[in-house]
Amino acid sequence: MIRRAVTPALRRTPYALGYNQFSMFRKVLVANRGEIAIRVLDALRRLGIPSAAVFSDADRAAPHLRHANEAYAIGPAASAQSYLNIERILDTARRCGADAIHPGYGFLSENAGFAAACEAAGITFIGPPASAIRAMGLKTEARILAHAAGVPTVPGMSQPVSGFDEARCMAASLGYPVMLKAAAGGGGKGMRAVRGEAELEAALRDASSEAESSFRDASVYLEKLIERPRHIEIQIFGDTRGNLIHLGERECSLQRRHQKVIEECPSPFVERHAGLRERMGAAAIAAARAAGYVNAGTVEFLVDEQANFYFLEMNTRLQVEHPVTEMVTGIDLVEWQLLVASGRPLALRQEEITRRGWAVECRVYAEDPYRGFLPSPGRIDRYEQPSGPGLRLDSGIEAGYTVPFDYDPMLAKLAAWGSTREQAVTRLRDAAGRFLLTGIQTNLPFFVELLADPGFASGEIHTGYLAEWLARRTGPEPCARQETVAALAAALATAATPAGAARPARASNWRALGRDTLLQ
Ligand code: MV4
Repeated sequence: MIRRAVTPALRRTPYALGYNQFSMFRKVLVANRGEIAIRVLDALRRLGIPSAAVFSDADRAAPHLRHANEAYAIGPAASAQSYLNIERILDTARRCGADAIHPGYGFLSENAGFAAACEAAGITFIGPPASAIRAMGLKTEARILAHAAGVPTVPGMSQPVSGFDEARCMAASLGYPVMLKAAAGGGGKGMRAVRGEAELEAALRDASSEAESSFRDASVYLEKLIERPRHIEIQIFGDTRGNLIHLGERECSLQRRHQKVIEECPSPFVERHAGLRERMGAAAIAAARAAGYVNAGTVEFLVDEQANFYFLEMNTRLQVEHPVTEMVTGIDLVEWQLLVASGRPLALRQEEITRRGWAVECRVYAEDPYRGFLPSPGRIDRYEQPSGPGLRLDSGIEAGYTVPFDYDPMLAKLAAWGSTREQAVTRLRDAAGRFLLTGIQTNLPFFVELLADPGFASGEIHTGYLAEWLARRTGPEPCARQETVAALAAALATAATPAGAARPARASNWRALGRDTLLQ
């Protein structure tokens, strides 16, 4: 094949090269479901790359199948026997002639064994090398790697405590308050804040037992507690030629029980601190380089009120919240993943990354904010998505679709771009109020309320903000036990609505029930 000389001007615009999409991949299998499967499948279609979808028994009628050229059954509803079944996924890829697999997020996206199995099978894993996934997989080892690369980490230890005596000495030398964390996992499980020595022994016991039950590894380590931190993450991208750049930050401080609820780009806090974006971007790149990172990744930081930032962890996948970065930079991150995975250089240099305006995203869940955010799967009757300037909806559902119990209840991501934060937030709140989705309960009315909150509007948020907001707005839950709440919900649902009817999840509905019914 005669390879044309590539003049520098053209190097960065793949399409101008008479770009032949078939030189990327013969066929890509998307090993995921829901909105992210549709997101990736649509990018493949736009690039003219043949695609294959997979589905479990629970997803035989799932909307994502219609976005692919082919679809293959991979097993029963249970994820372990389908979307997490490495052999089934690889076997399907071989059978359908796929030469690449996109894992999406969740499921096998951060499974180093799966990435290695793809590599061994000669199938391109569209993501980082297995070695980079492994390097960042264990929180304590990731901390050590980041620290060695000169990335600020929270003062504390990087090895699990051997027992109470060591914990007591470490805490005394760090100074209270301290944070106990599970060495084998994140997401808040096995985490305990300790404000004085009197609490330490019980907290250590509780953290260890929760770590054991969550990760089958009771080891915990100890850090200085960062008060009211923000969660700000940096999107990075690396190619196979050693280029590594950052695409700016996302503010993800609005979380409920360690689940992100609203994400935005840029961060109002970073915007107010000159030089902070550049410093965090450089630190994120240093951490990624230390891991030998390639493709899309995110480095998460805790940021304190004095704008000190500390490495939290690195997510070795495309994130749920990637759309807000795309809406502000104009870059299609899935296209970049495909380009980089096929061996091409990054399309832009660091100095060519530009940002314009503001984007805010909310995660639409099949859960009932009137009943403790209980999952509320079921059949979707009416579905009318909002439209308007600056709106983006990444959805995995449609009218008539039955949301299965078997998987994460996230239905869609609704995002809005504006030239200012205020415009983006106003557009998003309006869209959330106009999004008609009946037959199940969703958290849309909750967003209509939250996006109007003056505290949120001010950008003065932190990782505890939503819990405080919810506490201010609700009495204690009628009963702490989840199954009792479910029984209560079922009884209320039966009593309140005739069979078959359903309350539309609309802002008005939220008002009808008043504010004191929102449960945590
Ligand atoms: C912390 C912290 C304060 N100080 N570490 C929560 C999940 C896990 N990824 C790390 N997390 C935290 N680590 C120290 N030393 C506060 C949190 C935290 C948090 C962090 C990010 C996003 C949401 C959060 C909610 C509660 C606590």
